[in-house]
Amino acid sequence: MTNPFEVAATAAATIATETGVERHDVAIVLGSGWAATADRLGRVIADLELSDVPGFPAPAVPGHRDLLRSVVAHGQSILVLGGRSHLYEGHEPDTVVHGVRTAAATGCHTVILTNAAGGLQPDWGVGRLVLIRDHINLTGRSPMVGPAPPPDQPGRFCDLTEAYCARLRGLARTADPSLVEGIYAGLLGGNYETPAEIRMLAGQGADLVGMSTVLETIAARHVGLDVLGISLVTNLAAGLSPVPLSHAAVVDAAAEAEDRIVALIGGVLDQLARP
Ligand code: 8IG
Repeated sequence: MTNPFEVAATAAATIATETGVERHDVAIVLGSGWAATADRLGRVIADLELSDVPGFPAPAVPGHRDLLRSVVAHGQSILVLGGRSHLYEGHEPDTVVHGVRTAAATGCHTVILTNAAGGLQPDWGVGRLVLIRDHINLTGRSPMVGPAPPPDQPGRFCDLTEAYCARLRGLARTADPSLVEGIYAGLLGGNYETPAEIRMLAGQGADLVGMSTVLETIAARHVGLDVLGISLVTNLAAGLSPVPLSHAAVVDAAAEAEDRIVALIGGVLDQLARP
């Protein structure tokens, strides 16, 4: 089985069988530090280990969970992915976007992509929540590279003019009026940036820098999912940060933001239930 859309269909069939939930409505991918959100969204219907579902490697980054959870919140079936895979772990784009393609195959119309990110705006402190308005894919990779999508899928060259859904951003701002918006630069990662790289990225219009999300957004748009992207600024980027960057600090900042994160996601799901 080489076609990644077939692997996603197989994963969706496993999820339907193992959770007993035929279709899901909304998927949420929990980034670094967002994992605790999974426990506070709604009524838990079923838990699987992500790594037991075809195509998913076990999350290997601290702050991610090997958890796929089906939750009912505000009358909708929510597919919660407790962790994700990254290019910097050595995974291919098809693996990185497998969760998003699987979410589409389970019936989801919307995916909420969350992450922890470095902030390039000096006045955005640690703990600031930012809606992703657009992205700059600097990974040099794309999930649309490879054999042409099979005939039952849309073709290549998907339109990314509104990669991050304006309507969903509006719902998020209604849920939390303190939210600001920014441009997320997605890098290959494996290391944080140098101050010179951060100055370059700031000059190119980036407000956030991270190592995930951009390929997932491309794959989501390709299969027609609406995307809401939310970053939690857990450090100021290199050269702006008064303290050395560390992954442990990321996890600490996320813990402090947990209540705001849960309220925001709950507020969005509540509005999605009442169109
Ligand atoms: I959290 O400063 C987090 N993720 N590339 N740079 C990049 N990724 C990040 C950063 C950061 N902080």
